[in-house]
Amino acid sequence: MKEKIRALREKTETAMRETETGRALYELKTRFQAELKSIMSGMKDLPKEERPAFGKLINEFKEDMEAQFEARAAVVRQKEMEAKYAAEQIDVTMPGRQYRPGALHPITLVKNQLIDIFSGMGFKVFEGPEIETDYYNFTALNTPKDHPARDMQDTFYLAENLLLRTQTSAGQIRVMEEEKPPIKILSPGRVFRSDDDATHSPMFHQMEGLVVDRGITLCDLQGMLAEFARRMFDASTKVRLRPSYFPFTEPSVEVDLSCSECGGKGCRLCKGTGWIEVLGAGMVNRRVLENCGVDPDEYTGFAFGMGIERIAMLKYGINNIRALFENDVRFLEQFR
Ligand code: 2NM
Repeated sequence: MKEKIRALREKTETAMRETETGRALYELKTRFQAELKSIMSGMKDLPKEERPAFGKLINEFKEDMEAQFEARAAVVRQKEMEAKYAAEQIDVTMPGRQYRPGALHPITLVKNQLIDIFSGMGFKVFEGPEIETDYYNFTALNTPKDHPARDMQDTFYLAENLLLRTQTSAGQIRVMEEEKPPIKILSPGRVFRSDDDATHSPMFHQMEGLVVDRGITLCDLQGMLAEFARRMFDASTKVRLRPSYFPFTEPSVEVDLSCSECGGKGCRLCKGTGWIEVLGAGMVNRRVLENCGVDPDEYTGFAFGMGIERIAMLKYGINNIRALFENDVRFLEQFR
């Protein structure tokens, strides 16, 4: 019996000195307890008078080994923490990771500014669908199938009567069909035309405005544009209307603003004229009003449309429209 205890002690103590992890120590303790139990079960074979002395011996052995296990557990725990700290050590003198903050795209900046200016004048934003029917994009806008204006703009057709809208006014027709005047809406959004050069992109952003009510005149349009020009560019900006043609307005006008670069004296930006063409506008053609169920003898309206890219290019001095679509961060981060 004594020999068995001595052998178990020696074996366990040797193994314990080699344990490096809490798990190994736990497994060793489990094995030790099983073997101790088997020694204790041999007690019943001892003569009765030897049992108390053996019981005492076993108890002392058990207590001593438990103390050793506890002491080793503390050592192992310390070793494990040290290994963990060494593995997780960080160099606090290393430079931090660089996070480059994002920025709004110049088109978004200009769009937001336009919405801000026109909201201040009472316009409500309305966004129609990018895929339109032939009817809403052309026919309702007084541009029937054989009208030469349909050749003026090359259109992306998706099907016989389905196309990518060439102007956001397609959506404004839906508003005039459904709502009674007064109507005062602003329609920002993507439009699509088969066009591609330094100043044209097959996809660009438009901002169109529409006001319909009793007694609306071209003077209202001109006054509103003057306010817009002063707020978008600067307080000294002047507005000039030139006669033009759109099938959906009559009369139609091209709207020039005095050159913000030279103040109207003439420079490279305005090609020496002192004026820059910025948008198109006019009084809504009575046929368009009729198409939408609005009585043109009771109501009149004005409408205008501008390219957001064009405004952004003028405002920030960008001379190629592609810079707005290439997503080169060196360009974009200048708008931060
Ligand atoms: C422009 C120029 C002139 C326009 C017309 C309409 C509608 F829906 F009332 F007919 N909305 N926008 C319009 C008029 C757009 O863009 C150059």
